[in-house]
Amino acid sequence: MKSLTTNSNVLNWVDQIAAMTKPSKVVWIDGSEEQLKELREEACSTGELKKLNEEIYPGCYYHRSQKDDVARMEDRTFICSRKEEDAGPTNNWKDPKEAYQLGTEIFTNSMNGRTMYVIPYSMGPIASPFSKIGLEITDSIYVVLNMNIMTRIGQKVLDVLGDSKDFVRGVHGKCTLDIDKRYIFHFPEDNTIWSCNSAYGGNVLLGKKCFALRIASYQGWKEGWMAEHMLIVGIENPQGEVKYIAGAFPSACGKTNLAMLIPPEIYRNKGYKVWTVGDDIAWLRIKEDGRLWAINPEAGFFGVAPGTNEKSNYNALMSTRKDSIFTNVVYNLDDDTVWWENLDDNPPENALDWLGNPWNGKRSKEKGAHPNSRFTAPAKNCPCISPEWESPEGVPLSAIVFGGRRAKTAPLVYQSRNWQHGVFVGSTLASETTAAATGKVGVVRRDPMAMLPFCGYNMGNYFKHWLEMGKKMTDPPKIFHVNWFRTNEEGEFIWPGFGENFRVLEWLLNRCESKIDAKDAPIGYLPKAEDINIEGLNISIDTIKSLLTIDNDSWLEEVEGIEEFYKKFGQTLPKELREELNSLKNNLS
Ligand code: GTP
Ligand code: SPV
Ligand code: MN
Repeated sequence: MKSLTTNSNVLNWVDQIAAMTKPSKVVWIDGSEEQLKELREEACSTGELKKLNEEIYPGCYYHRSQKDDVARMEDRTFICSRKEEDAGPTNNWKDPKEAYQLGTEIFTNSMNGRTMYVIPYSMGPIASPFSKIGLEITDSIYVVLNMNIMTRIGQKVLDVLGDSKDFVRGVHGKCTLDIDKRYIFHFPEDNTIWSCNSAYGGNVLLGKKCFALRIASYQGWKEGWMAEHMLIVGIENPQGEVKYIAGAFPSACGKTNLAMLIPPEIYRNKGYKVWTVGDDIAWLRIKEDGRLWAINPEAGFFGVAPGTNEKSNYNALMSTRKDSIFTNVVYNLDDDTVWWENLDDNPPENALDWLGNPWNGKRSKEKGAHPNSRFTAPAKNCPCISPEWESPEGVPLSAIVFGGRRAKTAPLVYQSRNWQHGVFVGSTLASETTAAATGKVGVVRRDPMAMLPFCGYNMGNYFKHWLEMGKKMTDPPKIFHVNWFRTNEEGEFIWPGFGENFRVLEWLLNRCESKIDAKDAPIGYLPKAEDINIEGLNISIDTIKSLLTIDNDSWLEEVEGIEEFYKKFGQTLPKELREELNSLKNNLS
């Protein structure tokens, strides 16, 4: 097939990878509907995809990945900077020479008898000054079709690239899907990503975590901007003014849900609206007005399926009703539809589970969908997608919210005292682990800015970069911390969460506009219980008070945990953060 460009940087690189992987043919993805249709048909003929019921799920497909390939693998993910200290204490590091060599061994002849696809893609609206271009080589049609939803692909991207060599070079090969030879290598100094022996999600959709976070965070550090694991949401008040909030929560901790929430009825009746700009990644830049502006570099949602239902996240569910791909959920054999835990109370009886085994939802004790099963849905399907979501300039942020799963320590919400204190709060973010990555679920780990698995350079320098960005803004967003996940003695969540989280967003926007006071507490500014609106909510003010308590002893333990965590960074930890830790300690005692 003819290539789609005369750019010799692109052509030489594609030739070089083809010479190594030896595919039987090379196909350039032009982004046309004809080509995508052919690919879908081919994937259905080999069983890689199943077409879902065209009437109920038009344009939708089902896919199952291999049993041991269902989540990101953090212990197989490496930052291959020339110097180990540049990867820092929180990343796995491999010498780039060694990584290229190992990758070359694994990739050699790995596409024998297979087709090699070349996907040109843009992160961010095509030709926005904030956008960046990548090329992904892959031997997986599933990857091509997912990239088509998650990014903007095809000829138009190469047209924008022209003769430039400024693009991220991504190589993905399924190889033999051998878990022992699975590697996700990032070479930030070379704008390069190599991923082998996986076919799942964040390991292989190289535009997402690999480029838009790991490589882009490094680029942002060098170029003076930021790439963050954040949702972006707009809140419209009854006067029609929209304020934007970005939120960093670790994987599977509620970004997609917060990005698409439906305000409680009392607010809807008053005319409040919520607009989704992005649900996972934000690229942030300072503009001439001294504010921080955000774009969503993605074009789709790769969202957690279990727990998504009409009540918890209606907008996400509606986004998946056409032109979407479902991975590792339940397949209903009776009507060719999909199901997952908590979709509704009516699990199918004649179905296949995520492993492809016969499954009866009324009898089986095992879960039908994998806890990290996902949907890939076009953002434009979302009923509350913001009219600004593709704005080339992005949207200005009023607030940044950090949050994690904390059964006890963290209150429902508190505000940092200023940018520097906010950076401290973000740097100490901790959460109980989830199924989004392989490994033990439910153990508390520090996950600074929800970026622990996604920062492409030394996190000590990352903290410094955050502090420096703050100094460059005349009107920086206010920084908050939230926790929807406090539990009672029975282990149940106390706060109803989901749409009701709007009440907390209202409080924090009021704070941004200095409309209300707060209590000066050891950890920052806490709401007065009566300032969290509970109208129309089956919760007492005492419950709100309990959600806002600060237990001194657990916070002193928290301080010890932070001290321990900070030790890792040695000299690269900015002194400002150590000062913040000292004042927290003083405030508590
Ligand atoms: P990634 O795509 O992995 O980055 O995840 P995410 O941060 O977008 O998380 P998502 O919104 O998909 O939520 C993950 C899980 O948290 C789902 O099972 C939700 O049902 C649950 N969840 C989200 N918001 C809330 C909330 O406010 N309260 C409670 N209790 N659970 C929530
Ligand atoms: C996450 O794990 O934070 C995700 C899913 O958003 S993945 O694309 O697999 O990284
Ligand atoms: Mn994520």
